[in-house]
Amino acid sequence: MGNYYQPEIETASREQIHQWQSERLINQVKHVWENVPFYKNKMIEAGITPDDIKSVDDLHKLPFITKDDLKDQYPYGLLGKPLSECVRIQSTSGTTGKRVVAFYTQHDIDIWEECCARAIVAAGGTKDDVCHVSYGYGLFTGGAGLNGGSHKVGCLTLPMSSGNTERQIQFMTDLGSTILCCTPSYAAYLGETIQEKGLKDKIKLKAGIFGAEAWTEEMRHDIEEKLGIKAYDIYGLTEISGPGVSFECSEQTGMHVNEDHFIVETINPKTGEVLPIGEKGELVFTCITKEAFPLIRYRTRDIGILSLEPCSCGRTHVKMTKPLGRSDDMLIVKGVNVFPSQIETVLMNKGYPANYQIIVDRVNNSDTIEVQVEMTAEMFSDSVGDISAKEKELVDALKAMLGIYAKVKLVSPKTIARSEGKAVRIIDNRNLYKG
Ligand code: DLL
Repeated sequence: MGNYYQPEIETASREQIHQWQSERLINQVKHVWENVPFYKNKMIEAGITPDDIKSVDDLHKLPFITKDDLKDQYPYGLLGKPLSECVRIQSTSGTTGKRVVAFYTQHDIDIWEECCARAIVAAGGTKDDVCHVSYGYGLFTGGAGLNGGSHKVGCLTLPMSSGNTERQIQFMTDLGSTILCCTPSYAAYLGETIQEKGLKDKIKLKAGIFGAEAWTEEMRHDIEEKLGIKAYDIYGLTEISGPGVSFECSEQTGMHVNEDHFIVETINPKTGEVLPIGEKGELVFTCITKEAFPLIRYRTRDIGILSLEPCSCGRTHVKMTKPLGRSDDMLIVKGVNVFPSQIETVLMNKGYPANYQIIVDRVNNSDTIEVQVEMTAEMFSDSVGDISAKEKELVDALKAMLGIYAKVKLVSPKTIARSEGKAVRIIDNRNLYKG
């Protein structure tokens, strides 16, 4: 049996969970019908009214919502509460072009933090722990979410934010951090640095809560070994609240979805058909307790498998696998969401042909991204100096669009391999979704 933050909820019977979901879904649908004209119109288009939703079994009647809807409704179109009742916004780790802005009431924040508290307690956290939060603070949900969860548990919270590895390690050793929260790639980097400096004996870490990007079982073993800890996965997305939509327990075989707040479905990404539990599909979430940004049937584009197999930790909430891929082409590079279309936009705006390749790799546990672009015939005759200047110009434009550094290499015309079918735009050498 495991440790729980809210035992009566986390181990509730399936019947009880069904009942909560039904009551809350009915209320949520009324809430959006009355307060969000966008939803009312979508429901009218789908030929339904709130009266058609009598239990969670009617969920499939409701229309999906997509990231495009969020973009079209930016910034206030999906607000479920007056701005005067909202106390916070957070945003995706994405970029200018595709940013999503999510709103929270104080009630929304309390629930989100409780979900993160459940994850911390499942990882063995108690009020005697020192919780070292190295997710970014600011618009990104990682820092704020785990910070709030840590407070709720009563841990001594170190709001480190990301970066400055020397200082991270110093605080970790001086203050005796016991739980580390950060991206898995940063955890691996910290592990390596600690090992190099021969400081493994000086750190007191026992557990880590790592998410926001894909990581393999190999990476888990590497981090566990280097830091001498148990490494737990945590999943979430800004649109649905942030980290803590689901979290791993002591069994470390998938993440329990906080089903009293989020209903999860898997669908066939091509047809939208709802799949039975156990079949691989796109994860779709419905927020049943959120007030300010109440997304219903939100298509995440993350691919996963659900399971209701009994779990040795005693939790009854459905488990999802780690995301096994995406149904769109979004990449997560250095924790930042990157869409190839944004890169293409920059190249087109600067007059380059659409022959390019994006090569993503992980070197020393840090992501790298290189964009290879074919020059036009005229550019090809330019001097070496001119070519470097052009590369630099593209680096700057990509930085402005993506928010991260991408290396640029201009190559001779017709050197990027053409394929018969779809162009191969992305080469991701990280093999992140293999296990
Ligand atoms: O990454 C929230 C988060 C912060 C989760 C800290 C966990 C820890 P976004 O920036 O909106 O929010 O990015 C959401 O990141 O759709 C997934 O594709 C990916 N993702 C999140 N957690 C995981 C994970 C945060 N554990 C997008 N494994 C999601 C794999 C993950 N991918």
